[in-house]
Formats: sequence, structure tokens, C-alpha cells
Amino acid sequence: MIDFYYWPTPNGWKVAIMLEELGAAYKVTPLNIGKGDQFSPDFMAVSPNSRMPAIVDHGGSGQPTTVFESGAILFYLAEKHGRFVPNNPNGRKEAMEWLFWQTGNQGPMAGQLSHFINYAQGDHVYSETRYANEFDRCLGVLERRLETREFVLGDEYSIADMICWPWVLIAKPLGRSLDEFPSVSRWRNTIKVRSAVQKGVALGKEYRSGTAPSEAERAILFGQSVKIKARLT
Ligand SMILES: N[C@@H](CCC(=O)N[C@@H](CS)C(=O)NCC(=O)O)C(=O)O
Repeated sequence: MIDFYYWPTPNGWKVAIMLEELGAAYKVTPLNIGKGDQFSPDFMAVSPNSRMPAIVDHGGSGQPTTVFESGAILFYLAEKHGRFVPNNPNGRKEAMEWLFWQTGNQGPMAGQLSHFINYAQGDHVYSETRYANEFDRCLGVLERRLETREFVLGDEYSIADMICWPWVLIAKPLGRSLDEFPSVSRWRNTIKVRSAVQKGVALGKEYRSGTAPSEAERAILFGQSVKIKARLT
């Protein structure tokens, strides 16, 4: 059994999709990031960066295995099950490249774009433009890759697709269009119809309030600094 620390966001969906694709036995622990669950000592023992997704795998023979960071979780699960990752050295190297690319480029840029579009108060034209351009730049990187391949690694759907897809799913609500990225658009639609993907994206929809974050939630989500630790003592 896998404990899955989760909140329904694009970063959470990556792992929800993988668990559904594998048909793995898992139990969701909702991690309400607006209420500050990410700073509980129990969760930080699993995820020292105070971010979800994270998992604890009780399925091994020894101690439970903790894994944080979506790319590490996807790779851990792919290795364990021998699925959704190539079994040759060059294919594995390419899988790593795209996992690192997503968590170092597309993810942070999309996250900042979302912050300025959805949450920042006041006008932030420079920041919105900067992150919109970076979001589009990342779409361009994917477009060039997908022009000659069905999926990110080639013919086979893999963890490289699962990690890159969720932020592309929500390009439109982030104010970005896929019109200039026909291969990305084709790939987005191919993956969207997979039943495991639909289940992953639907997971925990009911946890979302649908309303804007309260002042208390804003302070927790957007007022973090090194002093956040003080909350724990
Ligand atoms: N690089 C991390 C990013 C994870 C991340 O940013 N998670 C967000 C939710 S989408 C979070 O836990 N936020 C809590 C907070 O900002 O305090 C990954 O890919 O796992």
C-alpha cells in the first residue's frame, strides 16, 4: 500500500495519473496546502521541502520508503513496476532528461505564471509577461520534440509524458493558446482520453473550495520565508 500525500493541482496530478496507470494500491492523505498541512513535522519527515506530492511506500520488505519530488516519485514507481520507462540505457537517460527538464523549467515557470494570473494582487505586467513568455518557450521545446515523435520519448507513452502533460492541460486557463503548437495540441488530446489520466485528474476534485484563497490561506501560501519554521515551534 502507498500513502499518497496529495492536493488536486497539476503537480499532484502527475503522480495521481501514474498510480492510476499502474493500478497501484494507494490511500490518499489530503494535504491541504492552503491550511498549512505541508509544514507539519510528520509531513516534513517525508517531504523536507514542504511541498506535495509525496509518497510513503509500505510495499517493500523492509522499512517504508519515503519519496518526495514528482520526478523522483515517477521514476521510483516506474523502476519498481518496470513500466512506463524504457529498459535500455539511452532511453532511461532520455527519461531522466525530461523529468529534470520539467521540474527545472516548465513546472516552475508555469507555477509562477499561475501565481501572477490567479493570485497576485495588483498589476504585475512585467512578471506576467516574463512567465507567459517562458511558458510559451517551454511549449516550443515540447513542440519541436513532438513534431517527430508520438510521445516525448518516442513511440511509447511514459513518465516523461505524465510529468509534462498536466501544465499543458491547463494552458488555456493560464491565458495561453496552443494554436501555434499543433504537435503539443495533438499529444495533449491523445493523452487526455486515457481513462487513468481522467481518473488522476478527477482525484480529490471535491477538496477544492472553488473560491479564492482567504487572507489566512494567502499568508500561508505566499508569505513563506526561512522563518516558516517558526510556525512549527
Ligand atoms: N518540484 C516540485 C513542485 C511541487 C509543488 O510546488 N507543489 C505545490 C503544489 S502544486 C505545493 O506543495 N505547494 C505548497 C506551498 O506552496 O506551500 C514537484 O514537482 O514535486
